[in-house]
Amino acid sequence: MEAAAQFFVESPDVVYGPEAIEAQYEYRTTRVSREGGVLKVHPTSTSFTFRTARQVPRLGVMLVGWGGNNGSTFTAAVLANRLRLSWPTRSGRKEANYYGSLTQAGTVSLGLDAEGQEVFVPFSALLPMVAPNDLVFDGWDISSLNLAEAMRRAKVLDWGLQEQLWPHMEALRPRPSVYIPEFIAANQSARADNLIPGSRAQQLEQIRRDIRDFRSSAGLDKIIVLWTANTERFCEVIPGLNDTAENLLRTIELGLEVSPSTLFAVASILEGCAFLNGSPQNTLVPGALELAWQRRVFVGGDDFKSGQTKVKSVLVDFLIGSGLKTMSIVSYNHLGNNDGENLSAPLQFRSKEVSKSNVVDDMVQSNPVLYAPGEEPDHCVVIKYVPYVGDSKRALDEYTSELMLGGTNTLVLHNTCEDSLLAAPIMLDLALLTELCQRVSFCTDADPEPQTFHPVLSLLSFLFKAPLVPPGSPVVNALFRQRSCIENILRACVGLPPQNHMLLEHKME
Ligand code: NAI
Ligand code: DG6
Repeated sequence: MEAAAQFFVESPDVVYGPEAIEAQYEYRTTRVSREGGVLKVHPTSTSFTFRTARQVPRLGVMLVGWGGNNGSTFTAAVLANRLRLSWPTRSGRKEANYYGSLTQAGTVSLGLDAEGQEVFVPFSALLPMVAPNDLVFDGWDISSLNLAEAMRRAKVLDWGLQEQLWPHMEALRPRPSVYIPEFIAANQSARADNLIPGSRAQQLEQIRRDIRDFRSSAGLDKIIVLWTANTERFCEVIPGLNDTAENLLRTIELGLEVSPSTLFAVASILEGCAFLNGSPQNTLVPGALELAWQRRVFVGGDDFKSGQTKVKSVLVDFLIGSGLKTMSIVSYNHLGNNDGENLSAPLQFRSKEVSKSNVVDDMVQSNPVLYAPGEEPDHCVVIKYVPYVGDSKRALDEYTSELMLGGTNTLVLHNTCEDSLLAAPIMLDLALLTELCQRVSFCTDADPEPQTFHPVLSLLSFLFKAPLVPPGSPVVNALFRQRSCIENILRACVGLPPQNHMLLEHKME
């Protein structure tokens, strides 16, 4: 593979201007209609012009929960890469890298060369993207520990790496945050020593001031806000309270019930900053979504898809896609980090249980040969807090499927790894892809008015357990469908056809 290879598309349909890449693209798909019990499939074609601004901005990322395991690990990862750190371990010297990041460590095939072999480039070469080492960090935490101390508390990184990072992280200190005890587990109260005082409206204003302050003091062009704080309980969606943008803003003004994460979402949207929710709770209530729509600000969520769920969204796709009838999925986890302690409380566990449980729905519904309407596999999710194992989460899964002629197939998986080392590259991808999407606009022959992607940025589905999608849009959980979506949309922006894996060139005589 040609690492960091640049490429250009030589085509009359693609123009590389000084400001932007413009590509003419034919979107070929189908419409299906039902006529008298017969399905009629109509091929369709729509002419798009995609425009991607080439100038990458100076990008700031503000993490809510900056001092947590994910927040400190993400920050440490970028610093370690920027400083090109290496450190000794018992299995040899390790070097900083971005393994686990789709954009930095994933590749795409550009096509076949003269010898008929595929040519791969890094995913990040598809379009101009912010370089991860250039990200600027800031954020909030209810715990006042600086980022060096937070990294030590997290117990994720090797000691030799921590020692080298310490002087670079010591000066990074989370801004005070909003603590509303009833939303997170009571066992979190001891770390809540860094709080924004005042009414909800005053807290909202302070968050907005923080965003503006970071923007001007760090000389940023753009900021993306990412919630990586503790999982909250679900909030009730109540007409008059949080069902519309107007009601949600009034609720904040009156000091009625609003979760901290929703407060951050509203502040970000009002400041024109994309807001992404890495936890499972329903932060993006209808009122927040409407506000994002009104202000044309991207929002994405919910809950990073890092380990067990990622495997599930591959494995169940494989099983059902191969025609096997999966009847039972049992997922057992134990972990010993602060996330695990927070999730040991019933209401916070419930939020996680919901987001981990809905991830096979699309695969089941895609196969009416195997499943009758309404039929679905048993799906059980258990999470236990075991302090000793720290961030090294254990996930044990059992998948039981029916084979032909009454046979049974039981697959058992044991997955162990540092949870935050899986989450951090996902957080990176979320920031980089969201920023890129902000530079893409498109129009069609039928509607020449340029538009941007829908504010609910469903292109990010690959990175979330419970993807938020625009109203009426199908939710896709199957991992490789989600990956293809990102890849093919980015390919469209440089006028390349969707990746079809047909390799017809090699199937002819
Ligand atoms: P953590 O508990 O180490 O970090 C959370 C941080 O948020 C803590 O430092 C806490 O003090 C802070 N916090 C709590 N409420 C806050 C508020 N209102 N404002 C600002 N800060 C607040 O947890 P970790 O492991 O970093 O995970 C963070 C979130 O990401 C959790 O909700 C977790 O469920 C979710 N997640 C984690 C994944 C992983 O693989 N690590 C994957 C999917 C989701
Ligand atoms: C226990 O499952 C703790 C959770 O926070 C998970 O570690 C996290 O959501 C990752 O989940 P998954 O299913 O993607 O590994």
